[in-house]
Order: sequence, then structure tokens, then C-alpha cells
Amino acid sequence: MKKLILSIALITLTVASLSAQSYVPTEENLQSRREFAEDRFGVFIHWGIYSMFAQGEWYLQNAGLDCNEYAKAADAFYPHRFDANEWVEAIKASGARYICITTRHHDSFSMWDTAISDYNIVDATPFGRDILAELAEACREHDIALHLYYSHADWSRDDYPRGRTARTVTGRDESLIDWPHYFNFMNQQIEELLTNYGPIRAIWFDGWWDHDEDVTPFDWQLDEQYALVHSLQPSCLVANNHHQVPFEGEDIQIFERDLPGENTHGLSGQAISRLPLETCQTMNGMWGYKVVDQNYKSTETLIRYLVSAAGKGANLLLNVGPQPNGELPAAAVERLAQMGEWMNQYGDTIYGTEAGDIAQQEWGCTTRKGDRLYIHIFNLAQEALYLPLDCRVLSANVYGTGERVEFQRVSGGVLLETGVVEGEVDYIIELRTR
Ligand code: FHN
Repeated sequence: MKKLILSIALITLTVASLSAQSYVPTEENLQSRREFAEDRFGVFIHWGIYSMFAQGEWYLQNAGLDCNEYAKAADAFYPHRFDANEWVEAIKASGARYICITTRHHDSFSMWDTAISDYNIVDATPFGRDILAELAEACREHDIALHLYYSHADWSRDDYPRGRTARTVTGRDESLIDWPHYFNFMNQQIEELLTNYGPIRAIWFDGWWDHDEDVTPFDWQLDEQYALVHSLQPSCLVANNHHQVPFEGEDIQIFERDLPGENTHGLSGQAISRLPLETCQTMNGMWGYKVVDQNYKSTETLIRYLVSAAGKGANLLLNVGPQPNGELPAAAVERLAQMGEWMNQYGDTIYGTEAGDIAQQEWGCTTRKGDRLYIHIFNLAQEALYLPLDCRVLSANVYGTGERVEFQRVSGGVLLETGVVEGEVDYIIELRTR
């Protein structure tokens, strides 16, 4: 107990003194941003005891349950088919270069051996294994970067100040709401995550929006928390899925279910910053495992989404919701494998690229790497493609076969004699430019 009080006091002190300074990213952090941006493709994992209900990760709130009744699922959580190596191999085979896993989602259940709460995978389940430790080790072995999702919002703890979600969730004692206590709890958990699991390339916060309708703006004390993250691991990228333009202290900008600049889901459309960008997207309809949700996007759609993200200078963080038995759904593994086959052949036009010279068009998009401009054509009804370009085109070849593509320099750009393009996932033409 004495140790715990001392540790709380120490974190409070460290956090308070760090917050006074304004954020200047370290060289390690800038390097980490560059590596992140080069990777272009990561896999998101939403996994927790909610997978047992097979209704998605919002089940506790959507069904308006008693959180103590919901918590009983932990005592039956035994994902005997969980194999961190199998996960990482399947993910690596897709061409993805990093994994972001939910360490603690809004339901409050921690997926690692945390000393700060018993409501965790080691203490509260018969499984008793620290899946995060196993995953971190597998990631190290397979050279995959590890990112950790961490929820700010909490639907089970007494001390969390109630936000706009989980209003119908029962079983919490309102008299025990205590923000300083909850803030400390989070910071102690963050300290564990960034101390006990090796290098963590990013911490991915979510839930800020739970207080976005408060009459008096809610102070999440983010600057203090971000300073804590950066003091524990300076290279760790701070991300926050608040659906706003980035706040001070953040290292990347996130978009949800939409490419930067688009807003079909109502969560994006915010201005695009100069930070490295990432769009997260579901492979089917839900993040956490949902038994009725077999509406998986086709591999072609997923590849084109990845290419389009790269065309906007963004990474794709593609979600998979593991089953309660610990396996990744077969439909997801199949798509990952097919994406990997494509990335093996065409990955050079995606990894390490920046947004191309021409913004997204109906026919496709462009990516650039040095003097190479890649024209990604998804569909083209006409025989030729006019590209408005400031640079000079020296040569044009079909990527992969090397076949020459005839082109003419015309006013303001070039006219590529592509021929009609149909029935291709992505027909790529490589331009050498100056
Ligand atoms: O509420 C969460 C949701 O469950 C999921 O984790 C997504 C992933 O971006 N983020 C929140 C909604 O914005």
C-alpha cells in the first residue's frame, strides 16, 4: 500500500513538473514519425472480453447493461487458441508493418497484467496469460512495430466522470466520481505499458469525444499525460482519436473510417495537419468481433483503400476483431494473405511514398517516391489519360512488366496512351520525372 501511495505521488509530481514545458519532439521522436510514415500499412486489433458476447466492442453501452454483470464474462474468458506468433505471422504476411492493439477499451477491461486494477486478463480470467507480453515478444521477433490503443473513456469505473456515452449503463457508484483519482489510475497504467513491454512506437488514445458536449469544457489534462508518455519513451508517438485537428503534444493525426479530407461517416473532414497521417478502417462493419457481421469488404476494395490512403499521404490502419477463442476470423486472414500477395508485387509503390502530384481522381490516384511518380489506375473508360503535371516526364512504363507506355507532352502535362483499364485491382504506370 505504502509503495502504491508513493508511486501515485511520484507520478503526480513528474506529470505536474513536465506539463509546465511546451512540447518539442526529440530527434528519436522525429525518426519514429518518419518510420511510421514509411510503413503505410498497419493492422488494428480490437480484442477484449466483449468478444465473448459477439456483439461488438460497444455492447456494454449499446445494451445498457449493469457493468458488474457484464464483468462476469471475464471469469469465463479462456481464449485457448490465442497464439501471438500466428497472429503476427498472418499480419506480417499482409504486408502490414505494425500492429495497434486495444490494451483497454471503453469497457475498462485491461488486456495486460496491470497491478493497478484486478479487472485484467491475468487476474480476472481463468486464462491468466498476459497476451500483451506475448504479442510484444512476437512483434519483436518478427520485426513488427507495436502500437497501443488506450481508452480515455471508461464505462465501468466508479471514479470516471460520466460523459455523453454509457448513460444507461448501471452498476457504478456516482458518489465515487473522482477525476484526479481516475487521471492517476490512467497514468499509472500508461507507465506500466511504456515500461514493461519494450519499445512502443505509438500510444493511441480514444474517448476524448465522450466529453465534447460538456457545458464547461472538460480538462483531460492531456498536456501532462502526453509529457508523461514522452518522458517514458521519447520516441513513442502520441495519437489521439478525438476527431479534431491535432492538439499540442501529438505526433500523428488520425482519421476514422474516412480518408483525410473526406467525411462519409461524420467523424472526419477536419483540416489536415503537417503531421504524419493515419486512417483507421474496419474490414467488415464493426471493430470488435460481432457474430452477425460477416459483411467483409472485398480484397480489391481493401487494396484500393490502402492505395488511396497512400495517395493522400496517409497510412491505413486496417482493423481485425479476433474471436473469443483467440483466433483471427478466417475471412480476415484470407484477406490479409491476399493483400500480402499484392503488396509483395507492388509494395514499392506504397511503402516510403508520399502523396502523389495529382490528388485523388475518379480513375484512381498517385503516389511519389523520389523521381518516380506512380499512377494508380483503378478504372479508366477512355483510351488515354491526361495528367496535369508541373514536372517533366522522362519515361513511362507499366509497373511490374516494364512495358513502355507511349505518351505525349501537352500543354500543362502529359497524355498517357494507357488504353481502357478495367478488371484490374490497380494498373500502375511508373513515370520517371524531373
Ligand atoms: O468508440 C470507439 C470504437 O469502439 C473504436 O475503438 C473506434 C476506432 O477508431 N474509435 C471509437 C469511436 O471513435
